[in-house]
This record gives sequence, C-alpha cells and structure tokens, in this order.
Amino acid sequence: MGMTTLDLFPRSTPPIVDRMGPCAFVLRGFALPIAAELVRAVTAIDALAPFRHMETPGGFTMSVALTNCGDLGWTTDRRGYRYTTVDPVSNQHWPAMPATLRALARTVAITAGFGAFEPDACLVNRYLPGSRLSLHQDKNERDFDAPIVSVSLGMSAVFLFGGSARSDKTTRVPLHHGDVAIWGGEDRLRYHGVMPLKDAPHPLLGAQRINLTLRKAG
Ligand code: MD6
Ligand code: FE
Repeated sequence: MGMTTLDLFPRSTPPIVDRMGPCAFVLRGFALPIAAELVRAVTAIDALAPFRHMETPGGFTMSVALTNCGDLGWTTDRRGYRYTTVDPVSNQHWPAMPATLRALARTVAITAGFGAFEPDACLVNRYLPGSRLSLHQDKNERDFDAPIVSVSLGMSAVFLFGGSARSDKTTRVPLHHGDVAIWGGEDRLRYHGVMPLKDAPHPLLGAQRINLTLRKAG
C-alpha cells in the first residue's frame, strides 16, 4: 500500500467528532499534533503578508485581522469581496500554503467522508479580545462542491452555526485550540459567525485566536 496523508496523522483511537449538521462536523483536537508548527507557519506568513483590517463593501472595518496563504487569497474592500492571486498591499503572490496544513485538510476531508480535497486558498483570521465575525455565507468560491476546512488555534471562541437564511436560529458551538471544523454538501452555504472573543489568554498564543480556513476557491 502506498503512503497516504493519513499516515502523517496516525491515531490509536477514533477522533472525537461533534456533528453540527448533516454534512458539518467538528473533529476535536485533530490539529493538536501540528499546532506548534502551524503557529510558526502563521508567524512566517504574517512576516510576508501582514495581518490587516480590511474594509467591507458596506464601509465597515472588520474587527478580525486577515491575511492569506496559497495560490488564491480572499480580500474585501469598498468594491466587494473576491479572491486574488496577489496581496493587494504588496503586489506579491500570497505566501505558499504550508504542506503540513494542506495534508491536515486532506486527511480531515477523508476522515469526515468528503473524499479528495485540493484546497488552493487559506484565509488566516486573527481575533483579539472583543473581535467578532458577523453572520455570513462563504459564497465567493467558484464551486460549492468542495467542503471548507477550518482550524482553530489559541483562545477559544463561540462559533455560531445557522441555517440557509440569515434570520434562521443559530446554534453555539465552542471551538478550542486544535479543533478542526469541516462542512460541505447540503450545509455548505449555511450562515455562520463568531461571537465577540472573551479575554482568556491561551498558554501558547496569549490573548489571540487564529483561525485558518482552507477552501477550493478557483
Ligand atoms: C472563524 N470561520 O472560525 C471564522 N467559514 O474564525 C469561518 O468563517 C468559516 O470556520 C467557513 C467555514 C468554516 C469557518
Ligand atoms: Fe466563513
């Protein structure tokens, strides 16, 4: 048998999985084996493409600071939301997606039953105490067949998972350091957001939360 990405994340016990929807899951602590490596990778990404507070088309400045890695990066300004191959601040390509991060996302997709996943974009979000993300759908990607994989690092957050309309009721899902969420299929376009971050410093990251969301955007 050939080497698969599963071999990079050997486990003696099945992962603990919480179900958020028919095609939406949280794999608790799944990224813990590579968490320190991911934190170093985020520091390296920030050195090349610094975190910045982007403006929304409606004229609000986001409380979450953003950057990207991978072939495509998500940006917003007064003209709208879109994916770009270069960082508009530096006019350079976004930093490369770390191979271990890509391998993690592929392994999670297989483990959760989504099959092969080839992410080409990774949005990196940084939350400080009080930062929040209002309810939104992820719909700037070219096709909605691929799932989205989301890795949480640092301080815990309360994730809000809603329905297909903004006004649908939301459920609160705590996301902790090392948790990996994945959703796709019929849940792919569900509204979601993050409650204002509580100030409860994390041993590795201090008073911040980093979230990495991997997508097939192009
Ligand atoms: C966050 N995440 O957890 C924000 N979107 O900081 C997202 O907006 C998100 O976690 C799509 C899929 C997974 C996510
Ligand atoms: Fe999102």
